Amino acid sequence: MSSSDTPAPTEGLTPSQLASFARDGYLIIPSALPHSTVSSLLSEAHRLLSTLDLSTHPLTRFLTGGDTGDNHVGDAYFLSSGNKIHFFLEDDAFDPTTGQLTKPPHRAVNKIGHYLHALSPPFASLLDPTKNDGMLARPAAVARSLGFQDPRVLQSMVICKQPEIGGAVPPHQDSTFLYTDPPSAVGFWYALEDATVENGCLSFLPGSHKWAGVERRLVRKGGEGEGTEMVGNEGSRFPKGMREEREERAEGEGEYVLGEVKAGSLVLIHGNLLHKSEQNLSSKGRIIYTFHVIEGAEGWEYDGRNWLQPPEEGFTKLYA
Ligand SMILES: O=C(O)CCC(=O)C(=O)O
Repeated sequence: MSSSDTPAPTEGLTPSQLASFARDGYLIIPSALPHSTVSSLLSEAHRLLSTLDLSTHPLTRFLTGGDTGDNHVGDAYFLSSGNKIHFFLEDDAFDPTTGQLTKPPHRAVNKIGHYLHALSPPFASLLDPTKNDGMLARPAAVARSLGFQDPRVLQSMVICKQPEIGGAVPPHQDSTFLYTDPPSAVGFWYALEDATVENGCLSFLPGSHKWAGVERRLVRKGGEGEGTEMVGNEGSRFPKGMREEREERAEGEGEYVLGEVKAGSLVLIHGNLLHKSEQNLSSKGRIIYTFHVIEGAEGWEYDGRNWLQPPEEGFTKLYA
C-alpha cells in the first residue's frame, strides 16, 4: 500500500461506535493513544508525583463519601483545585491508629487534579486538534461526533489506584458532580497502564444512562465556608433529546460489566451512566488520565453551586 493509500486516522466516532455508545452509555476504543503518547503521559504523571511536598500539604484525603456521598472531600484545598494541580491522598495510606502515612508520598496519592489539561503541557497537548501523532479519536472530533456545540473541558485528573491500597469508587454518575441543566457531561478516561480486575478496572451498568436520571448533585455548602454536600436535583435529569427514549427501570436492576482495558485505550462515559471501580489490593498500580466535557452553548446552564467552578478564563474550549 503506498502512503497515499493509507487510510486517514479515524478522527471522530464511526457510526457503529456511536450506536454502541447510544445503546450502552459507554464505549471502549482500544489503542486510541499511540505508545509514545502513553509513555509521555505516564512519565508526566510520575514527574508530578515526585514533586509532592508533604511538608506544605494539608494532607487532604480523597473521600468519595461512600454510597450516600455524605462526607465527600470538600476542604479549601479541594474546592480551590479547579485551576491548579493538587494532590489528594489515599485514605488507606494512613495508619488508622496513629494517623501517620504508611507509604512514601508518591505511593500515597489517590489522584492529582483538576487543571492538568491547562497547566501540564503533555496533558494539554491531548486536546490540541492540530497535532498529528497517530492518535485515534481526538477529543474535539469525538465531541463533534457526539453533537457537542461548544464543548468545554474541566476536571482533569490522574487517578493512581495505588498498589495494595487503591480505594474503590462507588457507583456514580458523572453528571452528579458536573451538573449542567440539562445534563451534558461525558467522561474521557484514558488507561496509561493496563486496567484489570485485579488492579481495579472500571465496570459499567450498560444502558443505565437511559433510565437512571440525575437524582442528586454534589454542591458546595452555602456561604463562604468549606464543605460539600449531596442535594436533590431539582433540574432536568436527562440530557436533551433523551426524554423520548428513556426507559423506566428500577435502580439496582441489571449487572455491572467489567471494563478491562490495555494501556492506551480510551473509554467514553455518558454522564448519566452508572459506573464504579473496585479496590486495588494487588501489587500492580493502575494509573489513568481522565477529563470531562460539558456543553457550554446557550441552553445549557452550568450550575453555580457545583463543587467545581470555572476559572477566571472560563472552562477550556475544545473547538478552536
Ligand atoms: O478510574 C476510576 O477508578 C474511577 C473513575 C471514574 O469513575 C470517573 O472518573 O468518573
